[in-house]
Amino acid sequence: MTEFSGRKGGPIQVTRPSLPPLEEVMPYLEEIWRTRQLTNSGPLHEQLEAALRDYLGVRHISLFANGTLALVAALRALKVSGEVITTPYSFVATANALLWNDVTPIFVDIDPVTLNLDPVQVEAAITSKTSAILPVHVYGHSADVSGLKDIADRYRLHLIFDAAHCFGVEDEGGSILRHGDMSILSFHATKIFNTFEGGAVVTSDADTKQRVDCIKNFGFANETKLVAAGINAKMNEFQAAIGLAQLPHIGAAKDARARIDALYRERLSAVVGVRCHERSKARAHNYSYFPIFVDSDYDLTRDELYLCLREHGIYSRRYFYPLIPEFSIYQSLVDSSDRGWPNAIQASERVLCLPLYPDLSEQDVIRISEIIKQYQRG
Ligand code: T4K
Repeated sequence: MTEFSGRKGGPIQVTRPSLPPLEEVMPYLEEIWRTRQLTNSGPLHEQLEAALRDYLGVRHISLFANGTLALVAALRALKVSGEVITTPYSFVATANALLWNDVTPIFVDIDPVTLNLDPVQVEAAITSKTSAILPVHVYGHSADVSGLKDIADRYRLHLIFDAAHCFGVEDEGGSILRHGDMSILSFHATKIFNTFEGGAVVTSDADTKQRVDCIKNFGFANETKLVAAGINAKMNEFQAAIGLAQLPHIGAAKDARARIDALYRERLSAVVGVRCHERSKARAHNYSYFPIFVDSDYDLTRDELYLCLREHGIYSRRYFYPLIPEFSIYQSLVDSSDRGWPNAIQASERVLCLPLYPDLSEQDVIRISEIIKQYQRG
């Protein structure tokens, strides 16, 4: 059996950030101390943009202070307005970015298997006010890209993918980030590639990259020309240093995640009432989350299992509960009698994300699986 390096006692969190060896970060920090270039597209920022372009196989990338600001700026760059169709089943940042752009989110249901936006529901929700579609590739699994693109093309809508979970995910044609007008990444501490906080906008279009770069730098086109009421959303040199030091270790981290993912699947396959979320078809996965469905033929409800694991010091997470439209500030924006997203409601009541990070030990995966097995019915 493969050995993963173990945790040193204490609770098991849903994730544990990967950090590069400190000695590999130090040369970058020495460079920052020497040059005193701390931010504003410094040399490390430029180096990381180039390195990520190569690593991800994308045409243009714009680095950001975090993924939420990347999303806000991307939507602003496309001048979305009116209504944007999106998923209720995501982290709240997805829809918050729409509110920051004075756009009304229109939530439609997801596919019960992939947990991604259902194109049929998307098309049915289009009105004269719709300007864009904002799908999420949930847990790093591809949304129905061709179905969504077909709708976006037919109705001349923008298509922006929230790909916060998708670092390094590839389909048959290459990076999953190449689809749509833009894709957005998060490099938050909890993501597979982190810069502590951080994010990016990916696009295939040079003019779009220029507009996004301008918006994240207050709206300046150059020293004297302001072309938009922009924002300050720049990634700083320290964040870029962490990213540069992190990048050479991503392959090993992904391999370790893949082994943990496979071990969970093996250990949980025969547990009655528990299903592992199916991987989408992909040339390369990133194994960023490990969601399970706790079905009605299991002896505990999802919430009871969540609490039971906590009692054992295992901190799984209910991503995504509550659904975005169920947060009180969103309830006034949607017709509360509607709740027209039964698949999303079911997922939000049944899905539990188990701990998954590169140095989670094999023993811990087995222990977590055994606890889950203990409560199967019969
Ligand atoms: N779109 C989508 C689809 C997203 O999922 C997200 C973010 C975004 C957009 C926005 O991207 P960013 O603006 O965040 O770049 C987390 C993250 O804060 C958030 O980035 C993420 N999605 C969301 C799904 O999960 P929490 O509330 O679960 O984080 P927290 O602090 O409870 O962390 C989870 C566990 O990770 C902790 O129990 C322990 C561990 N941890 C966490 C941090 C921050 C560490 O060990 N060290 C750390 O520094 O939201």
